[in-house]
Amino acid sequence: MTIRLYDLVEAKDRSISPFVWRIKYALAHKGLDFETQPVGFGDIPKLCGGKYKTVPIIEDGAVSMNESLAIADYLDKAYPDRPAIFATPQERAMARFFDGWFGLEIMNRMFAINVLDIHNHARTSDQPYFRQSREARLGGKTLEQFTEGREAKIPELRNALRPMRAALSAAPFLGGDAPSYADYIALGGFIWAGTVCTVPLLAADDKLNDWLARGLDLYNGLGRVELYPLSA
Ligand SMILES: N[C@@H](CCC(=O)N[C@@H](CS)C(=O)NCC(=O)O)C(=O)O
Repeated sequence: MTIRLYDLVEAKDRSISPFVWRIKYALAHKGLDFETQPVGFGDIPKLCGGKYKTVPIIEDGAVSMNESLAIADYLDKAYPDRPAIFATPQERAMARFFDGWFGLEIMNRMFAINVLDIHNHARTSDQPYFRQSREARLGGKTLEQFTEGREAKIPELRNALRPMRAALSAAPFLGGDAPSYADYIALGGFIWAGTVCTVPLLAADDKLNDWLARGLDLYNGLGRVELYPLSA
């Protein structure tokens, strides 16, 4: 049976959730067939009887669930004969550590640069909700005020990526010779940024570009979607 994945999309139906992207990669890693169902922000509370506030959400037969880590765990448990997303509890723990680091240090910085771009790319019907909900988190600033002079934040983002560069100078993937859930977390973040962000985030000679190219090529080019240039 094909798994259904609810996918948050922008006005041109491109997938814009970094959390949905990591689950797309996790499903591909396990070699599981899945179909995506595009939804806007306003649709999420109406799905699955209103049980969930965020995507990713999957439906697999009678099972439905959200929360990306819970979904990854479920996939390993439900499909033990397929390649493991987390081969050991220790690998899962390190993936959680990476998730925390990447969210705090990298995605928060990307958000500070691209939040107005996300708004501008969202479906028109989603824009008022997106603006109101995000501005509520910005201490009284509008999206425009928050992102004013955003180019000045790019060097700090590049600097924060040093631990990834260090790891990737020794191996092709964060998982070593093969991609791991940490790679999928990071790829999801960069694809999210590239889908909306109108300023390139990486320098042209950044070694991360090589990893990014390898990552986007995985699973028959799963991540080879229309993106703004991520480097310049
Ligand atoms: N902890 C959640 C986070 C998921 C999340 O934040 N999803 C966002 C999209 S990237 C969402 O659905 N937001 C709905 C909203 O803002 O109303 C997970 O890992 O799945």
